[in-house]
Amino acid sequence: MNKEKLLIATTNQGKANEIKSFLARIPIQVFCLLDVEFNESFPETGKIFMDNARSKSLFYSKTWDGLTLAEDSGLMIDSLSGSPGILSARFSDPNATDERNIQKVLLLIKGIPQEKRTAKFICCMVLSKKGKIITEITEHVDGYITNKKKGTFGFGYDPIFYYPPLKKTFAELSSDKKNSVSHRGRALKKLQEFFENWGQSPIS
Ligand code: ITT
Repeated sequence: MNKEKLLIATTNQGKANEIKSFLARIPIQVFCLLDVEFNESFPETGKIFMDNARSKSLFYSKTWDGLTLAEDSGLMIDSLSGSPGILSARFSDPNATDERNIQKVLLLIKGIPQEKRTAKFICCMVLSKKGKIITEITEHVDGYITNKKKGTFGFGYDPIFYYPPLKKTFAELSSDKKNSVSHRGRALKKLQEFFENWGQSPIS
């Protein structure tokens, strides 16, 4: 029997690695936009995470002959009124790097006491097929922003996102450990449960 194909609609290598690592437990063939050729790329114009995830998933699913999984995610810092939010990927400038984004956050929250550095990562995930949405999932994880970077794993803001239950930043966690507690990992867990109960499930 041919395995169902799933496209992760992302060009972010960090995200792709985490999603692939989780989906390895499901009998499904997984690709991301870095593995296949797409002539067009999706411009993110939504005002909320779910709008972007939905449009991104539908955009690629119209061309991709299989399942398409897109997610929009980001960091929301309470003392910065929810910034960087949907602008997380390009917070410092249009050609942002993870390092410049981190430095901008650290500068903006300099002097704010630890107890007021509360933040959350949000993940909105949308699975679709041939231009139709199959399921939508939203998850988050709470933590704090540190005053300096710690750890070398992960991507994005991981070195400054401290997760109290494990007393570590996300950049100090392996991909599997991060997936067991992160916004993305929680969303993927729900996706796995969805697959287990879905009539056309690739694992049913
Ligand atoms: P795609 O749109 O191609 O998926 P992207 O990086 O532009 O890639 P988003 O628009 O969803 O993706 O932006 C997410 C940004 O939020 C990401 O670039 C990081 O800066 C940050 N982010 C999201 N999840 C994160 C995580 O688990 N760890 C660290 N930073 C994260």
